[in-house]
Amino acid sequence: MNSTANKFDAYWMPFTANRDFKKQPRIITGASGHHYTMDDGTRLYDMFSGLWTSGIGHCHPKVVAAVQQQVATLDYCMSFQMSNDKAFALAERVTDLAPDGISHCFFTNSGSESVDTALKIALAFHRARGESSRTRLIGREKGYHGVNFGGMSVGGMVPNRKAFSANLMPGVDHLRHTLNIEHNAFTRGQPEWGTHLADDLERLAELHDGSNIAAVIVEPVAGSAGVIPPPVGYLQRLREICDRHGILLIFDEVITAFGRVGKGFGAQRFDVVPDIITTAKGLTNGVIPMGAVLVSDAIFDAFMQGPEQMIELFHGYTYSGHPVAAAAGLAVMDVYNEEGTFEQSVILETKFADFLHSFDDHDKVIDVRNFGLMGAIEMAPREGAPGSRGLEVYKKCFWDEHVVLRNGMDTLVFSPFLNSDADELEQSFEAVRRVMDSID
Ligand code: PXG
Ligand code: PLP
Repeated sequence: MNSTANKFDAYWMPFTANRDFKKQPRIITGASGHHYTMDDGTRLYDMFSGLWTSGIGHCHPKVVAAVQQQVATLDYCMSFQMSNDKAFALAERVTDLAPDGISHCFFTNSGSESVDTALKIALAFHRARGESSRTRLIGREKGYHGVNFGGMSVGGMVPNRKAFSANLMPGVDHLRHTLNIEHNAFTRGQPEWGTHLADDLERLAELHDGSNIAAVIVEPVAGSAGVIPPPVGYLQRLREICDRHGILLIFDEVITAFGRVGKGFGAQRFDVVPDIITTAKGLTNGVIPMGAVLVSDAIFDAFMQGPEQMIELFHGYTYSGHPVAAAAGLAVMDVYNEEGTFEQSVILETKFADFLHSFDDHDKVIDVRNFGLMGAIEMAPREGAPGSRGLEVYKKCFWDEHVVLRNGMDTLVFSPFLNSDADELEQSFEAVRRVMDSID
């Protein structure tokens, strides 16, 4: 029974200060293109394209039509021992976009599920090949790999781990993160300093013996932690160390896939081919929840052994390959092609970097970071009140300027639409500057 007095009480919101939010709720009731709308008709410009999700804008007519049609044709069908036409079609389209040699795709419903699936595939792969000593997993400080137990364990966001410290997965180590304001402040794109931090993997391989390590997982560009681009050569070096020790390299591309860094995948942008890629978000433009794990042929083939009537991987979700989600994904892939979305993203990159770095000399700013269409402006924290400045900017942008961004503590984070209009984006950054100037 709902005995609560306030109509906002029942919903326990994720990653939100519930009590603070419910004093002045920010409730969106509609969206179109690059704007959200609220019930009173207020339009807000979305500088975060959903939650890094909606690169082609909201309510794209082609995607809306595909979902409407699919839900009236095949709303759901069992995902185990049978499947649907759209899931197979989307798996082909997504693997077509992937680097050569990565041509198999396992569907999930979110980035968190993709990460836990990838970790399980890595462990089961080694076991299938008779290397069952390879059980250790390596993540990185400040990494975000979702909130399920596997992803949380390899993740490196301290507040996300703190309450669950004793129950994190055993056998996990972390590389150091590569954020270093002293050396790299205000770098455009990839910093020169920090490549050597990849050698942490070599040290862990020496410590544990490389033959005990199953996989290392990193975001090619760390997103949630406030946009941390990899130092020049860092990802290449991780690849080399993995190859030397037989360790699988997993790129968590939940944010960096589908044009966010100008290519189908960050792997292609950085010219480093991992063994496994995790995705979600841009797979369906956020319209229907869906994720995917892409694996190399070598991994897939290792499972396709033994009696043919046996299930090869005891893993899957009720909604794996959901037909409506897959139909959304197919329409999104069409839009990416027809509208040249990834090319639009590349064209916008320089202007976006210019807008961001116009804050380099702002008196409250201590660092600006960018890569592709991912950007962060880090403000100095207020004495004794870390995070308060970032939250104030976020709220003022929302209520006073009708601009939506995201703050992680005092870092303002931007994830513009891949097809943003440069003038709209410029005006929105001017609004952010007005707010930053107006507060203490
Ligand atoms: N891996 C990465 C690299 C992500 O960015 C996930 C896994 C988890 O995906 P799901 O779909 O389970 O949320 C993500 C998600 C932020 C923010 O503030 C970023 C994410 C989620 C929530 C907030 O930048 N990324
Ligand atoms: N819990 C119970 C009791 C279930 O029956 C199932 C699936 O059948 C799950 C959890 C897992 O749900 P999902 O497949 O949607 O991840």
